[in-house]
Amino acid sequence: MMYVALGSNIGERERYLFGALQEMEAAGLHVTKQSNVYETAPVGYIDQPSFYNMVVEVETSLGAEDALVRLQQVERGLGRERLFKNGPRTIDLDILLYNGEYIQSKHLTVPHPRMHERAFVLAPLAEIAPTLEVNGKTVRQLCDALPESERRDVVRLQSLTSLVGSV
Ligand code: PH2
Ligand code: MG
Ligand code: MG
Repeated sequence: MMYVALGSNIGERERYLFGALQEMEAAGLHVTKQSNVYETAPVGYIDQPSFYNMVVEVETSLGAEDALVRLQQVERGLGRERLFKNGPRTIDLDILLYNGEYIQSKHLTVPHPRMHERAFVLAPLAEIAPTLEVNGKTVRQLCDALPESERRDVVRLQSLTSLVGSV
């Protein structure tokens, strides 16, 4: 199984998340589980609008590198431009985990090197894969280990579940 994190902080954020899920399906990336949507404070470069984030489980016959190429095509199709690192974006699609593999290539590092410290990734991932192990710890443990100050910055949006859930 592959796990993909979605993030958007420009324009109609829920429509970008929803559109990305549809385009992923069309690209051979079959979404088998999805978290709720969370509104999250920007991490890193903080002078930008808040994000909508979610995580999905994906089943695919594509290898990790090919899946990455497809995800980048979906990003571009939804108007993604790379202005600067960690800057605002219509949609960001990051591979978090791929079949429990460790991958280190020019384009891709799996597990995602910053997922352990990011509440906006761990909170939604813990919904759909709490017992999944990453480097010997479960996602639930990693999430519970986050400081309260960071978990406070991640708020589940009840109202969007049905919209995104209708894929
Ligand atoms: N993505 C980043 C940097 N900072 N902050 C939040 N809240 N959500 C994100 O998706 C995000 C971020 C780099 O991709
Ligand atoms: Mg990212
Ligand atoms: Mg990215």
